[in-house]
Formats: sequence, C-alpha cells, structure tokens
Amino acid sequence: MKRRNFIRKTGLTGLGLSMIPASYSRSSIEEFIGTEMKPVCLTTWNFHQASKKAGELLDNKISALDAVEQGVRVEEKNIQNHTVGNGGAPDRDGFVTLDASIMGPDGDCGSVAFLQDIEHPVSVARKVMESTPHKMLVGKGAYNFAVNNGFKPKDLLSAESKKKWKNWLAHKNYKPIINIENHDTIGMLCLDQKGDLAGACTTSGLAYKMHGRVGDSPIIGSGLFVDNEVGGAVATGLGEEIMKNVSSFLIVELMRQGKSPQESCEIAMNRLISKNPNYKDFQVAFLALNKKGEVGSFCIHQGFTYMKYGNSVNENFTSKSLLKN
Ligand code: SD4
Repeated sequence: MKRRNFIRKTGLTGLGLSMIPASYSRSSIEEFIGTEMKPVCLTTWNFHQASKKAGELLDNKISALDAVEQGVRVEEKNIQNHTVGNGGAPDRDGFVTLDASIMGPDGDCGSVAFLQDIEHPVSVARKVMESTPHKMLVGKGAYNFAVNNGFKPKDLLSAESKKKWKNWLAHKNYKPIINIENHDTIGMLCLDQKGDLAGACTTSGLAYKMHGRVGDSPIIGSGLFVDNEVGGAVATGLGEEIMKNVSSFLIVELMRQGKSPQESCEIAMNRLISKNPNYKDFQVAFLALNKKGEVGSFCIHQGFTYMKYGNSVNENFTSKSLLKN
C-alpha cells in the first residue's frame, strides 16, 4: 500500500503515528499527513523542552505570541546550550552578544541585536514591540532600555564557553563546523487555538564572530517572518546567506501564492544556493508553517531536525535536505 493511502486508510494522526511501520521515515510521514492541525508548535532543532513548554501553553488556550516567547525562553536560560542566550559562545573578543526577534498575529514585530548581559533578549524584543515607537534596538541602547524596564544584568559567559573560546584563541581558525558549532539558533512558530500565528527567533549568533556582527535572527523577513493571513517561517544556519535572500519573507510570500510550506522552503533554498556557488561549505535550514497547520522544512546538509508539538504529541522530525552527504 502506498504511504498516502496507508495514512488515509488508517486515519493515523498524532499518537497513532507510533503505529506506523518503521520503514516509513518520519520525514516522509510528515509530508503525507499535511492535514489541518490546531494548535501546533514548530521549533528548529531538537529543543524538546522548549517545544513542550510552548505546546502545553497552546493546549491551555494561551496565545501564540505568549507561547513563542515562553517557549524560546527555555533555551535562552539553558546554560548547556552554547548557541542561545545564557552560556552562548562569545565573539572572538570574548563577548556574548545576542540577537532576537518576535512577531505577532497583528503584523507587529520587535527585535534586539548585539545585546549583552541580558538573559532573555526575546522578552526585550517583545518590550520594544509593545512599548516603544520603534521595531529594533541594538547594543548599548538595547541594554539601557532593558535595564530601565526591569531586566537584571547578568554575566552570560559560562565557564565552559570561556574555556572553548580560549582554546579557539590558540589557533584563531574561523571556520564554522556544519551543524555543530554554529547552528542551534532556536526559531519557533505557533498556531494557537484561535487560529492566530506568531513566531520568535533567538541566538548568540555565530561562535567567534567579529565583535559587532549581527546575523539574520533579529532581522524581520530574514530569520523570521509571520503573516497571520498566510503563515510563518524561520531560518537557522549561516545568517549572512539568509540575509542576502530575505528568506523567511520569501517563504511566506510563496505560501501566499498558494505553494505548500514544503514547496516554499525548497524554492527559497534554490534561490539561496543560486546566489552562492560555495553552498556546500555552509548550512542553512528553513522551517515553515501555514495557517492550516501544515509544515515544511528544508536544509542544505543533512542533520537539521525540528520539533513539532501537535495533538499533544511532542516529536522530533528529520528535515529533507538538498545534499545527501
Ligand atoms: C546567525 N543564523 O547568527 C544565526 C546562527 C544560527 O543556529 O542559526 N545558529 O547567523
């Protein structure tokens, strides 16, 4: 029996997925389900706890905007995670500098970039959105704004990240390792019970980047874009390439034209690689969710996974990739 028919005939969704024979890979199953689902939470990489947190909030009728903020905060706080918030890898001068953005169903957004010593940049981004006439604050200005609004300063450079940075200083070889050193930004998209969409993205950026470097994550349209009439997209990987192509905005626009989330991610990736013949040297991954709760994901190199919380089931899926390395 073909997979599509198998799923249709058995009516398997959510919990029932565990009954599907092992020969049906998770990524294939995802593609064939494509059914409407609400609420749903999508999260880049294997951030189990963050996904669970946001998903359970959605199950309790909390808004998508609150769920994405609370969800990504789990990883901002996690000192074991060296690519987001507290414990993040520093830049080459030893400073942990953070980028984050948030976007809600009313089309409003806020972001911060090059922010230091504040554990939860996503909440500062939300504060920028809700209580300033601006959309983005950076550096010292963002820090002063955060402190003036009650955020407590904190040294975010963990002993482990400091040790790794000192080791790096011994050779100063700036060569990001695909899927490992640099690629665990948390991007999250939620569709709540009312059918509203929101997204958030937060990161310490590329390890050992130049001091002052800002990536795609706080740039609305690049690392994150949400349009409540259509869907949302988040990106992770080499921010310089994502920014050049304004990839998240492109994915949402493709969905607006009627493409599925999966088709949209693949078309956006083709655009990105067409602009850089060296695409095999870096990783970029996209994740998309439309208004119906359908999912798409695509990456350059194998190894990108994402969490999906839906029907109260929290699962990790393997993304399709361009290269089969
Ligand atoms: C950046 N896109 O700063 C981020 C890095 C990333 O997982 O995604 N890491 O370029």
